[in-house]
Amino acid sequence: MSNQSVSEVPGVPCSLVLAAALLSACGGDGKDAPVAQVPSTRPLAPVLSCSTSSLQAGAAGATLTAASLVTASNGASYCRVDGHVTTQGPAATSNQVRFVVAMPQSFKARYFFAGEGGSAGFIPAPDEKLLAEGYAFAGSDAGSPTPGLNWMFAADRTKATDYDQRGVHVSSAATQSLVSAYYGLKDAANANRKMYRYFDGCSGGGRMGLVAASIYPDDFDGVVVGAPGLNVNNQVMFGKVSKYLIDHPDAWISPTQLQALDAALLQKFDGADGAVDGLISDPGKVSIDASMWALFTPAQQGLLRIVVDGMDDFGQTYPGFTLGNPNGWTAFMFGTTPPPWSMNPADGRLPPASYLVFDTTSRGMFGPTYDFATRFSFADSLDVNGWNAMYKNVYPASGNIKVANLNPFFQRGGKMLFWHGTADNGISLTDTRRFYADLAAAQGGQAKLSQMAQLFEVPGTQHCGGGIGAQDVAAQALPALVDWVENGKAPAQLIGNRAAGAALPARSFLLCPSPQRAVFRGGVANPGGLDVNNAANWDCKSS
Ligand SMILES: [Ca+2]
Repeated sequence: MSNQSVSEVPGVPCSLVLAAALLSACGGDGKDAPVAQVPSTRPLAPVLSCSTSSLQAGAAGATLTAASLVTASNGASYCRVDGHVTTQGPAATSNQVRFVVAMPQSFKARYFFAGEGGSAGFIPAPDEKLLAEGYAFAGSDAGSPTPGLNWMFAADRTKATDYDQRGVHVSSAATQSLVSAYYGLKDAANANRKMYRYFDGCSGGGRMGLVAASIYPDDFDGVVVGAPGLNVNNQVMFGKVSKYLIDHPDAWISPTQLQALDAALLQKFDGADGAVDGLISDPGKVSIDASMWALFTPAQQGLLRIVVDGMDDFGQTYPGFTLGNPNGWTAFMFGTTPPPWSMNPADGRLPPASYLVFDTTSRGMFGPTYDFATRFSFADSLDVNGWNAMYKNVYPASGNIKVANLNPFFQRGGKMLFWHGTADNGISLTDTRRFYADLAAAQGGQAKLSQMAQLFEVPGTQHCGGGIGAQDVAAQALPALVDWVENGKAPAQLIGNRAAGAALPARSFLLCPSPQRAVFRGGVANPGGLDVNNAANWDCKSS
């Protein structure tokens, strides 16, 4: 995964780095990625020198601050350009959206923009594998000053607007223009060349991709949308979980208890998906039975009910999280220590992601002294509905992602490839299923939608990665998306991979476009002793 620069950012506690890494862009290193079968195209060489003075004219509206040739680990050089776009309003403030673009010496007319999860806010490291494949690589901080999980910057509504919708747009426009100039794409000799533009992001990066396609349908030709943060009430759900823990510290569930639940679910339901393979790939067939509930106190059961059943408070709804691999709930939901939590890394009582998301988003919207732990009640409709409404006001694009908004993107031929882990512990798979079903209805049914957008569910994978499922989905999705955009060939399947770990063998996974799912040829009994860890022994079938 190329969730590179998060760990380079100073001042972010280690546990936040972990969460931020999970939330960050999933461009992927894709060492095993198949090369897309596309017609050969003549690679383009630069027509300008790699310097700010040479390139500035090609970056209208942007300020270039550095440009130099960099030697990649494979010995090839690329031109790295750093710069920013200055934005203004709606507050009486200006802001800078900082960007990077890296351009190889041999360019295959493909542009890649790396979306960012969490609160964005960092300059992504150029993906040298993509550069070697002839892509230009671009990314930006989206106008956010704080990487990780910190949205307090939204007190400045100019910054909030950049993070919500404008930052990706202005930085992709500037970098696309730069790439075009660097290779002379507007020269007469290249009159027939088209630069294909791709976006890839997961979590908050998936949100960025959906917003870009909704608001600026001409900015990209293909978008990889991983586990997207498309629903305001995802944050409200985080708030509900962390508020319950603050109000009921005795309800805290330890990592050890979650492991016990995980083991009990696997023991009972591993075969329910048709393969005894150590993971639950069809969480819809799984539920917590009486013996599993008995592992928890009544207060803990109350907490689990929120996570599993979801919320439905005064009309604000969010579906529960799937029972794919609840080990992951420690990182996002409950944390590694019960409340009271503290932001001081030295005392080891850091809060979970759920708290950080809701707390910093609340302070960014309502003011830095707004402490939801004491001021917000989930029994008060004004609090619950007011928070949702305020989010939609401060982040109007992100807070109002609707399937109908994607019509112009699809009408101009844009393609969208969704993926989401069945064990996602940060964003509910069920909510993405709901959005995809709504999209199918809006586009005239699943058969028609499949020519524009597909959803791949990824067994055992947690939020944008982690867990026991495939870890290279974004990298595998990109060449499939390229083939779809440039050759009109919709992906029939993907192969994802998991490297060998301490307790698990390496595994390849067959990933199927929903509503198909991967079915193991050996079945539960597996009389022929087929290897469940080899994707070649699985088939995509309609369920
Ligand atoms: Ca299984």
